[in-house]
Amino acid sequence: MFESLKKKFSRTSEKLEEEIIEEAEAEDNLQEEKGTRFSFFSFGRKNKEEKEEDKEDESNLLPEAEDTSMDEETSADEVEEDKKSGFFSRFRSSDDEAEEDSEEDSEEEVEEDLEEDIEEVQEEKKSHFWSRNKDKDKNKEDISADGEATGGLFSFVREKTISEKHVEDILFELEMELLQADVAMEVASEVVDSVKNDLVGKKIKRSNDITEYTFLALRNAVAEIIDIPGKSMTEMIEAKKQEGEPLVVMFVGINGTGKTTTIGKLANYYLKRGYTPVIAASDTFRAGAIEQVTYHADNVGVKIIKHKKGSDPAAVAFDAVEHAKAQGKELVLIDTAGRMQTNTNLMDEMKKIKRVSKPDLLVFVGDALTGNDATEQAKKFNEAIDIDGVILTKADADSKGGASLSIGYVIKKPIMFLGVGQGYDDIKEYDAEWMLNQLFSEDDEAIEVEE
Ligand SMILES: Nc1nc2c(ncn2[C@@H]2O[C@H](COP(=O)(O)OP(=O)(O)OP(=O)(O)O)[C@@H](O)[C@H]2O)c(=O)[nH]1
Ligand SMILES: [Mg+2]
Repeated sequence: MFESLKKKFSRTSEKLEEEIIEEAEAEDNLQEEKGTRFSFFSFGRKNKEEKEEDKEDESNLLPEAEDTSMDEETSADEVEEDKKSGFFSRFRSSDDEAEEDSEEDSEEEVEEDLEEDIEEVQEEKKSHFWSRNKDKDKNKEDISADGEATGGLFSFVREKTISEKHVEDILFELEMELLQADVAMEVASEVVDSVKNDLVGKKIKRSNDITEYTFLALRNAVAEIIDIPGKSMTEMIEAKKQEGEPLVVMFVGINGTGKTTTIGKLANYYLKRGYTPVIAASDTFRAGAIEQVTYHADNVGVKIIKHKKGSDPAAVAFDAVEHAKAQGKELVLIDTAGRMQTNTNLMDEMKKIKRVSKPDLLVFVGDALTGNDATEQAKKFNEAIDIDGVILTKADADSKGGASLSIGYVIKKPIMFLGVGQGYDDIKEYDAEWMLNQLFSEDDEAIEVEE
């Protein structure tokens, strides 16, 4: 999940490191250092699992240490290592990069690109400081007697301070990259401003500090953005239960975002937790909609309240609420027809369902794959009907991550659940900490869905 944002965050730290090292080199303010070199992600991993990792052999953390079988000639491993150090990126023109970003590179294409890069790099080798250090590294082959990787780690003879000049271009690039990953404009600007404020003025002694500070600055910025306070649906069910009332939840959104599937998933989710949900088939508009939601209700084993196709969806919702009250059921899930925010009649109909059924919770269901469109739709629905929260579906297939990062921040309403697949169990209660780890860890954590 969210590979695109992960890559972009990591690239920002690489670029800043290159920029500062290059400047220090020109100032004769650079010395190679023997020590451990962390990548952006291994730094994050250390943070997260510090205690466990500390117990292990430190060399396990190092990408370089794993490459003990490196050939003398330029090998795929060496190429990979150079890529990590950001070595090639300085030789790429911005056009090349834009082109590269615009397509999802297959592994073969990446290999080809890297081979071309190797040729370019070899021509430049004689004159370039990093190439010189690369040659030195070759002799040592990066692994010292105690198994520590030594290559590519520098310290500064005189302490350096990160200045606005160092970060300006890099942060502009980051902003562009975030926009390409479908992050909303205001969110991208917020990330960039926050990272800039954090980084500028920081004093650095070693090249590793740059990665560390960039990692922390980005992580802090994103943590702020994705942490929108709000009650969980479970807390709300419990609160209503104390009053002897069902929690009434109405789901809205444009066509095909996953409203009906999400209702099936939530009915299953809460049934397993000991509650008794009832579903209202209030999409009386689309052909086959009543049959579809009935199919889910039957599969999961919950009651469905339905009328005929074309009947008044508000009346169906009202009946479902009455049924839940009469039967002491704790949760009413109201399915509604998909509608474009521009369709005035259907938007008015939606407002009527709200007026009649008086939901405690109005949930906008957005498709994460539609990126910035999902954020824009959420804005429009929020303006029209004042939504309380968001469920983002198809997060399992979302490699960009832009909507997940932006949607809550833009409308100032929390994400409540993430849809993470097509099965009934494929729903995950949103957790900002989990999301942050998804964005800042190299390994995709398996999506754990509580039974
Ligand atoms: N991969 C994936 N697919 C999903 C997810 N949620 C829903 N889908 C799929 O999205 C498609 C549309 O889902 P529906 O539940 O019919 O969407 P809807 O919003 O009710 O659609 P309308 O009623 O037409 O507005 C279905 O094929 C679902 O299986 C999810 O979290 N992940
Ligand atoms: Mg539907």
